[in-house]
Amino acid sequence: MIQIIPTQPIDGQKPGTSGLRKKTRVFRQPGYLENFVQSIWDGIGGGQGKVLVLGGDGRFFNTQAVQTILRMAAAAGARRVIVGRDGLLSTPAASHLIRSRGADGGVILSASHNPGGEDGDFGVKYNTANGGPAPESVTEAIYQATTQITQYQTLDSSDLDLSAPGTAHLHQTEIEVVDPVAEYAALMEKLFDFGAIRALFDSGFRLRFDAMHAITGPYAQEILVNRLGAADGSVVNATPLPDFGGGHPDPNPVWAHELMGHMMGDAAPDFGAASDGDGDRNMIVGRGVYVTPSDSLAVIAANAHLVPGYAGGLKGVARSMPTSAALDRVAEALGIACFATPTGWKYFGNLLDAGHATLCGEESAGTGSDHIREKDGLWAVLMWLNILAARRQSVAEVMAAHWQEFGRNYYSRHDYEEVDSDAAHALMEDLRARLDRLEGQTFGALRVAEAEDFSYTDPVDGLVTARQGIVVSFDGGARVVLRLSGTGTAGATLRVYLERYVAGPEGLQQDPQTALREVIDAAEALCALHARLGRTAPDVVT
Ligand code: G16
Repeated sequence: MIQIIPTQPIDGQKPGTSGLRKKTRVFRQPGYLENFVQSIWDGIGGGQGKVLVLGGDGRFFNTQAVQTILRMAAAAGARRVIVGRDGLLSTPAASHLIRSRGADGGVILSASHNPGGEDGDFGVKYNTANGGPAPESVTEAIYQATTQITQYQTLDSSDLDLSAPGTAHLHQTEIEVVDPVAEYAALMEKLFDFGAIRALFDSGFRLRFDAMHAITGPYAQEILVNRLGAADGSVVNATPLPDFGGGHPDPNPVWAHELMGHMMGDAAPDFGAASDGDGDRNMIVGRGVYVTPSDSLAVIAANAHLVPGYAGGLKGVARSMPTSAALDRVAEALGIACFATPTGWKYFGNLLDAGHATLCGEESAGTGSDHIREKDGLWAVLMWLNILAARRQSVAEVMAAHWQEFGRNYYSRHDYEEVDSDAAHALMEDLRARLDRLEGQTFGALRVAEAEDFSYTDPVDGLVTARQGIVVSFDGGARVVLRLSGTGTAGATLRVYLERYVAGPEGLQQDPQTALREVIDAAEALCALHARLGRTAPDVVT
C-alpha cells in the first residue's frame, strides 16, 4: 500500500562537492532521508518507470537507508531497482552497473572518506544515466525540490531480504539483488593485462593493500588475491565495518599511517596501496616512496600506452584546478589536450562523455578514466601494477625516471579542519577583495605574477562555474591555491594547496615540505592564516 506522508522543507539539504553529506545523527532524524530522496525523484522528473541502481559503502545506517529508499522507489513507480547484495556497492561498481545495465540513474549511499558510525557522517548522492555524479543543473533541481516539498511517498511494507542475489517484487517494482563484485571484476579483466600482473606476483612481487575496513576489501580480495595471485594476507583490514573500525577511511599518509609505516620500514613489500570508504579514492606507495596523487596521475598518463585498455592512446586528460601541473607536462609531451576543472568529479563527466578526455584525476586521491564516470581506487592500483609489470621497475625507479624526464612539481596540501566558518569565509572574501591589487606585491621571498578567482566554462555545454578557488601564482611558476572544502560536515575546512616546479636534473629528491618552504611562508604572509583561523599549524598535511 502506498502511503502519502505530509512533510515540510528541512533547511540545509543542499548537495555539496559530492552529494548531501551530514552527520549520521542528522540523517537519522525523522523524515530527513525521506525528504531528500523524494526531492531526488522530484528533481529528476519523478521515479515512474525508471530503472535505478542502489547501494552504499556499508557505513552505519546503510542497511536501514537502503530499505527506506527501496520502499520509496517502489512507491514512486520505479520499474526496477538493481541493488548490491546486503545493500553494498562501491561507488565505482555502482557507476559501472548504471552504465552496463542502461539504468536511468542510481542512488549511492556514502560519505566517502569521512568517518562513519553513529557519531560519524552519512551521505546520499544521485548519479545520472552516464554513471557519473549528477551535474549541477540536476543537483540544483533536487535542492529546489527540498525547499518546496510538501509530502513524500513510501510503502507500508516490511524489509526485503537482500542477503542473496535474485529477484523479488516490491509493490510493482522488480528488485534485483546482484553480487556487488562480479561485474566490476569482469570489467577490470577487460582493461588490464591480468597475465602480466599475475606473472609479476609469481616472480615474488609483494603487495600490501589496506582496505581501511571499508567497502573495497571484498573487491581487492577477489581481484588481487583470487584472480591475480597476490599472496594470502596481502589485503589487510579487508572486512567492511559499519564504523570502519573507528578509523578515518581516507587514503593519505596521515590516515593510512599504518600502511605508511610498513612501506617505509625495512621489511616493506614492493607496493602498497589503500582505498577509502566507498572505494573511489586511492593511495599509491612504493617501498620507501610515497607517490602524491598528482604525480600518480601524471605517471599513469605517461605510461597508459603500456596497458591494454589504453594501448590506442589517450584522447586527452583532465585534472581539477588545484591538482598539480605534473599532468600538463605529460599532456604536452603527448601532444594531447589537458583540461583544468573545478574540484568535484562531476565536472569531468561532460569531457569524458564527449570524448575530450580519457583520463582524469584530482589531488584529493581520485584517479579514473572513461571506463566509468567516477574515480576508481582499485582501477588506479591495477594501472600501477600493470605499468610496473610492463616496465619491470620499482616504484622509486619509475618516479625517478619520470622526474628526470618531466621535472618535478613539488606539491603539498595543508588542511585546516573544522575551523570557525565565519573566520574562514571572511578570510576568503578579504583575499577576493584584494585580488586586483596583488600582482607585483611580494610576500616573503616571492613576488606575485598573477592572482585570480578560478572560474570554469564547460567546453561542452558552456556552463560557467565561478568562485572555485583563489589562485596566486608567483614569479618562477610557484603557486598557492586556497579554497573551502565542500565535503565537510562541521565548521569549515580551508584547503591550502602549495606547488613549485623544479626542472632538474638537480634538486629532484628533496623533502616536499622543505622544497615548498618559500611557498608555505608566502601563503602565511599573504593572508595571515594562522592568526585569522586561530591555529598554529594545519591539521592535515599531505
Ligand atoms: C569528493 C569529490 C572530489 C573532490 C573531493 C574533495 O570526493 O568527488 O571531486 O576532490 O570530494 O572535495 P573538497 O575539497 O570540496 O572537500 P569524495 O571521495 O569525497 O567523494
